Amino acid sequence: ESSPEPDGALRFPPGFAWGAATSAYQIEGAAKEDGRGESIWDTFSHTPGRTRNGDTGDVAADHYHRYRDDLDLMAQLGLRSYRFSISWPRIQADGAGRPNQRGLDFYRRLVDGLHERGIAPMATLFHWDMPQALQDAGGWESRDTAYRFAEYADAVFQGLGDQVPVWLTINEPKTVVQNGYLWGHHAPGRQDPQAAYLVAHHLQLAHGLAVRALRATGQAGRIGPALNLHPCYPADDSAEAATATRLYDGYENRLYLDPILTGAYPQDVLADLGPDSRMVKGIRDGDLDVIASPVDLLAVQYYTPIYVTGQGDTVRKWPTSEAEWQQIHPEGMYDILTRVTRDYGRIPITITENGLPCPDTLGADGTVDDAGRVSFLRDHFAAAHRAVADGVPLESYHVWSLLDNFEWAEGYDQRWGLIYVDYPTQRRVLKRSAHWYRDVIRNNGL
Ligand code: PNW
Repeated sequence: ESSPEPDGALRFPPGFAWGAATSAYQIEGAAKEDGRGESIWDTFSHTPGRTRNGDTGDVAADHYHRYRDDLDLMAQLGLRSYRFSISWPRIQADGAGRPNQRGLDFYRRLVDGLHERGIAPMATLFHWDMPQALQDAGGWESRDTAYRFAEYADAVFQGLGDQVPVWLTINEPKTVVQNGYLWGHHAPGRQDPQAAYLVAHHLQLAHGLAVRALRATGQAGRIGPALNLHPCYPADDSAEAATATRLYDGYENRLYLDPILTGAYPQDVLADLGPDSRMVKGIRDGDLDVIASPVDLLAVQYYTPIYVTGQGDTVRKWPTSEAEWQQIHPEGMYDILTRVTRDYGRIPITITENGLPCPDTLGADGTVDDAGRVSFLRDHFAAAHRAVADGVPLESYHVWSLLDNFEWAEGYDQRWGLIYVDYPTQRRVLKRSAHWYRDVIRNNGL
């Protein structure tokens, strides 16, 4: 059903859900409204030198006030699915206690608006905006934070669970570990490998506890993790590169996939960390059972491959985008999807992020010509189609991102949206890619 049509078209399976993705801190703004508490990204972005041009998410794309217009734009595109995240500090200002009804109400209005337009909501519980009060109590370095997360998740399930068919627990635990705790260029800005991998374990534990919290409600919603996966390839034919690539893959992919899908951490990574590491010492009896609580689907985010040398360094093989970490290699999409299905079985997969930053400008004629994004998406859609034809149970695809937004440490300089945001006026303009994507959705393929 997904094979090439006689006309050469690449048609996706019936019911395939085309979508777009965002996250709360990157688009909402309204940082002090309706009882929202502070998150570590408020703190980080307001610390001089942490973000490009000192940009913050205080206003962002003002989605908190403009969500109705944004819903109409989604309907104009023909989206079948919309992935957004819930801001923990809007629900619990200090990360604990009774949920803030005004925070829940905002997401209720958003979700109702999606249903009215025939768009399926997909909600991420945590997309990096940790309440500052919890960070002050240790953040993800503290095991207790995983239990606080499960309480927050339960409050969200109680408030919205009847209307949200798919939940994602934690967005890209790896990015929290690496950018937040190894390299320090994301909040909370730490550079401490011992802390970083302990954080990895606590993120996994939080994921498993949230899965159990959903099951305990008896609700019908489906739930899974949202992992950014990087296909790792040896940079050359040497035996050293092959060995180094294997371990690199452990740290990039298996450290996050294996505990959830097989109930065990990868032995090579544990051995490399060593028995005295804070992470290995932090794993308690029963933790892996919690982490391996059965999930309903796996959310995969793919942006770039990684090429590894015999020394364990990385090199570039393909042209990079405006994001220096991103090499453009659509084949990597095929490789990661087929590999996950081969190694972990036929668990349903959703692509929750894939996209490209472009130097988009608003032309004198009022259009935005992002031809590079169109060809990037076309090539990645085609690679995903081949994976489906080869048996990968892929059910949906969310482009990152619906709108230009606050790209973390890169601020507003990097534009990732299908829709252009003119920040001084907050006017939205559909880029060429948005018009093109609407046709892809209408045809259910290329
Ligand atoms: C994702 N990498 O982060 C995030 O989930 C989004 O919030 C973000 O805006 C988007 O990708 C674009 O950057 C990533 O190093 C961070 O490969 C780093 C990588 C990939 C994704």
